[in-house]
Amino acid sequence: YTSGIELTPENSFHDKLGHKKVTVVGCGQVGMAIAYSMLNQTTAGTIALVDMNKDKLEGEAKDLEQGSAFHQHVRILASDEYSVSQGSHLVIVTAGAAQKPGESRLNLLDRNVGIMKNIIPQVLAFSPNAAICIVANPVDIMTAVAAKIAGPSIAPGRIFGSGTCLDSSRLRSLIAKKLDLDTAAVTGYVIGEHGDSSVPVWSSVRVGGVPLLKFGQEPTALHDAIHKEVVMSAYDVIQKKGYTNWAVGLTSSFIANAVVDNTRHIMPVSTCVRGLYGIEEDIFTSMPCTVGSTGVQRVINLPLTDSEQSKLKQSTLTLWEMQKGIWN
Ligand code: 6V0
Repeated sequence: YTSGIELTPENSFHDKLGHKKVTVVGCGQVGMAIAYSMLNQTTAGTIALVDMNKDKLEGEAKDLEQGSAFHQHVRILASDEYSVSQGSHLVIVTAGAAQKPGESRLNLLDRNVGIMKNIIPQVLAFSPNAAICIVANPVDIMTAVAAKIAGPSIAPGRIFGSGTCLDSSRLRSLIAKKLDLDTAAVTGYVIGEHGDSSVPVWSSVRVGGVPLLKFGQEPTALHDAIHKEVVMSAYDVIQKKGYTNWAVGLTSSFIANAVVDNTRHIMPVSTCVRGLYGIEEDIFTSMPCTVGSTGVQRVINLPLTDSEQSKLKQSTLTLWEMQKGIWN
């Protein structure tokens, strides 16, 4: 009996989404949560995985492929060589040391700068036109480092960080839970550093389109407690399970969908904010931005109350202390 179907590597893939390709560099807890989330959302026809731990990588790729009967066809490629990432539309970088229990994101700086120096030139060599989304922490600083390594020939906005997209999701979900509503009914932003000095923009929070506070009205102790929970939630999750991954996986696949489908959705991500709110330095931090195929395309000039502006100033000063050495 011959079926007439030859099993060759060339025809065993029917590449439905053909030309869309996303690479994830760093396939630990976060990288794999991003890959799994993108797989379930059919974000791209090809997902390439790069990690220096070859055995783990092969195991992860095999494990994902073996569920292929239950999701839309997506080609999974994996290698410790960057050639596998060739021609990507988006490269997501999570490679780096993760926070240990009780460790702040800023402590990771030295360890992760070296890793970024190794990764970015190789990513650009194989995907010179890709948007690059940095997820590794401390994400605002790592994004500035990546932009510096890439140099001025890379258009501003092409390298950006996942920033406070996750913090904003945490804020919205906590408010929704308090009001017993779907998270989608709550909109609003956390801006500034992804981390301890993040700024909840209470004046931007709307529930079903209705502002939670009048513009200029000061947040109460209850609002402050919700923001504290946002800031502490990563520490809490890391204390309890050793790492965070699912929420950042969903956040990153949301960002990936915006790039791959050029949606120009507005979301808070980390980008250079020089010129906004009196900021005169090349500080990378989060503001609501339109995100599309070329990365960050526009930064939204969000109205801020006086106290929000002064909190943002504090947050950017904290970041500039760490970032200024990068530009010298
Ligand atoms: P992990 O599970 O230790 O995975 C890191 C992976 O990176 C490992 O598989 C390593 O082998 C790999 N790696 C390290 N160096 C290189 C290199 N030079 N080239 C290729 N691969 C390399 O860490 P986890 O996945 O938990 O965290 C990854 C990063 O994401 C950390 O910096 C976290 O702090 C950060 N997070 C960022 C979040 C955000 O919202 N931006 C949220 C959660 C974690």
